[in-house]
Amino acid sequence: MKRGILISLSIIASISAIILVSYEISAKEDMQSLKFIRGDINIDGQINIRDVDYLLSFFYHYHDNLVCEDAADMDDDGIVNINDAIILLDYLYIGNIKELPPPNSKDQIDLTEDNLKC
Ligand SMILES: [Ca+2]
Ligand SMILES: [Ca+2]
Repeated sequence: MKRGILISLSIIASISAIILVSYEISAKEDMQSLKFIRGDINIDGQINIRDVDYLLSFFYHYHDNLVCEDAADMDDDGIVNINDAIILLDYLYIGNIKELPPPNSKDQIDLTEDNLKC
């Protein structure tokens, strides 16, 4: 059952990548001081399918970097990989994951040390 859900999420993720339209990303002059909300990968102030698309487009090399790597680390393990896209899809559409690790708003901070840029 769980494998079926993961396969379904992978298919959704792949379809999302295929229908991806280009996004304009404004450059941040000081990436180290950027406050972020986990899951808001394209830094537009919302967490939605566009963030999944943005992350998948990074994996498929449609753009060279993430505006904020920490925002894309859904499980806060210090690594950004396809599992983070699956976690975000689950959070948004399946509901097994009820909450993402902080920061969940601009007034919270990331409590975990890692080598991700943001
Ligand atoms: Ca967003
Ligand atoms: Ca991760």
